[in-house]
Amino acid sequence: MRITEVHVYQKDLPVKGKPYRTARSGDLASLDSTIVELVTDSGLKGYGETVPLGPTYQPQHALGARAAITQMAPALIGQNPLAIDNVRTAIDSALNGHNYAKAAIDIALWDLAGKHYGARVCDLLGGAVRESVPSYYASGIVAPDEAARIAREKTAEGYPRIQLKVGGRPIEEDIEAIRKVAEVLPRGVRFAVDANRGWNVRDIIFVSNQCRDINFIMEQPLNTMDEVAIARRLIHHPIYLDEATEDLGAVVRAIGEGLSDGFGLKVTRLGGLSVMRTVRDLCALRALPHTCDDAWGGDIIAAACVAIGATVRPELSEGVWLAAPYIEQHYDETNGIDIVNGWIKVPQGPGLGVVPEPGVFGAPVASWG
Ligand code: 0XW
Ligand code: MG
Repeated sequence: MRITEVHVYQKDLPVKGKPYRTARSGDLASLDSTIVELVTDSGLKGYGETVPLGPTYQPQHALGARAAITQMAPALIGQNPLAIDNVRTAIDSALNGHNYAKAAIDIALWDLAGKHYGARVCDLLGGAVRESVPSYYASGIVAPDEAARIAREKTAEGYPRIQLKVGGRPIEEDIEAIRKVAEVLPRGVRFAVDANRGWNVRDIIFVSNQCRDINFIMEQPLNTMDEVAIARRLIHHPIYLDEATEDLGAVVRAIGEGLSDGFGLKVTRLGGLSVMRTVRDLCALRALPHTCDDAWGGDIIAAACVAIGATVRPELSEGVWLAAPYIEQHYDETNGIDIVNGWIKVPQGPGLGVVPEPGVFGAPVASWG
C-alpha cells in the first residue's frame, strides 16, 4: 500500500457557552483545527487532527501546524503507511521538531493501519483493557462558588475526577476555590488542581500549607521542571507534570529524576500515538498514573485519546479529557465520541472508529499527489 494523496483541512471549533480559559491561554471563544487526510492507492483514507489551545498556551499554533504539514507533505507521497516508524523517519528528515503537527500525521497512519487490518487502533496499540474509559471534567478559571457549582453538577453526572483550573489571579482566590470544590466532592472522586504553569514556588508552598488537609494533585503548578525539582521537596501534595513534558525526552527525564508523581499527557504535544504508547509503558514501569488527553479537538482527536486511554491499566488511568462538551458538532454524526455520565465508550469500528461526514471540513486548504 502507498500514500498517493495528502489533503489538509482547516475547521473552526467555536467554544459552546463561555470562552474556555487557562492561566496561559487567556479566554478562547473558538479553536482552530487542522485535519490531515492521507489517501492510499488501495482507496483507504486515514485521518489525523491537531488543535493547539491558542497561540500562547504552548509553543504551538494552528498556522504553524499547517505550515509544518506543508513542509512534510511531499515526503509522505509514495510512503508505505503501514511502516509507521519509517514514515516518521521520512518526515523527520523533512522537518525538525513540530511534534504537534507530526502527531496529526501519526494519528492518520494508525487510522489507516486499523482500516487496512480491520482492527481498532486501541487493539493495535496493545489491546483495550476495558470497553469504557473514565473521563474527567476541567472547569475553566472561574469564581470559587462557580467552581463548586460545576464540581457538584459534574460529579452528580458521574464524572469520577474533577480538574480545577487556577492561576493568573490572586492566590487567595485559588485557595478559596480549592476549598469550596473540596467541600462538595463526594468521597472517591479524584481532585486535580491545574495551574497550567501559572503559579510560582512561593505560591505552591503557600497553597500546600493552607490546604494541607485536602487531598488533591497539583498539575503543572510551575513553568519548568527545574522549578518543580526545587519546590516538590517543600510541599505536601503530589505533583503531576503536563506542559513541561514537551517530548519523550522530557518524560524520560521527569521519570528518571523522580520529578513527577504522574502526568497530564497530550497526544499531539508528544508527537502522536506512537510516542504515547511508549510513554504509557514508561509510566507503567514506575506505576505513575496519567491522563490520555489533548489540548483540544474534535472526533478525530477524541478517538485517538480514547484509543490509547483504553489500553491504560485502570489503576494508572487518570482519565481521558475531551473537548466534546464544548463543541456543537460531531465530525461523524453516527459514531462521534461522547461522554455519558462521565465515561466514554470505546468505538468498535476499525481504525479510530470515526469517519468524518463527507464535506464536513469543506474544501482542503492544501493538497498533494
Ligand atoms: C484539561 N486539558 C486536558 C484540556 C485543556 O487543553 C487544558 C488541559 C490541561 O489539563 O492542561
Ligand atoms: Mg493540565
